[in-house]
Amino acid sequence: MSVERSLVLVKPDGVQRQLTGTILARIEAKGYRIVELKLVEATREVLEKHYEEHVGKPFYEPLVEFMLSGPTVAAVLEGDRVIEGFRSLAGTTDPTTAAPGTIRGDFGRDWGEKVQKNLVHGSDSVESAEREIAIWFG
Ligand code: DAT
Ligand code: MG
Repeated sequence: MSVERSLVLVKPDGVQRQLTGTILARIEAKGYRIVELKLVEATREVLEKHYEEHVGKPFYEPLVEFMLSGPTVAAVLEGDRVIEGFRSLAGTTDPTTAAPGTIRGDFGRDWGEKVQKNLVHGSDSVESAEREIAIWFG
């Protein structure tokens, strides 16, 4: 067993499209536990910390602006290898080509400069998960 925690976001496009329940249902059906959950209007300060690794990239500012465009659902998941497991459920970054059966593959179709509208975020390592959970849940 390798029990981990992951920070998962249903991004503003997912909340606006009323896919929160569907996304959380997939997480629970997979067997991960939701140990924290809240609906938040993220602040620029939180988002700048969250997306620190992308500062200076051309998509950084549009990404932050998009994340400020509406409420986000933030969750902490717990489970055996949940970090990798959730990223597998989510699918690859570009929803147009994400595999069918994944959240992004089944519900997303934005691409190019709109690829930020890919419904969910999931931590990519144990270190990122710890950092991101502290940012969103203190
Ligand atoms: P992921 O969310 O799959 O971990 P990431 O951490 O590389 O992807 O990027 C964070 C978000 O930034 C991603 O969900 C969508 C957006 N993004 C990534 N690469 C992009 C690009 N080349 N153009 C526009 N937006 C991009
Ligand atoms: Mg990432």
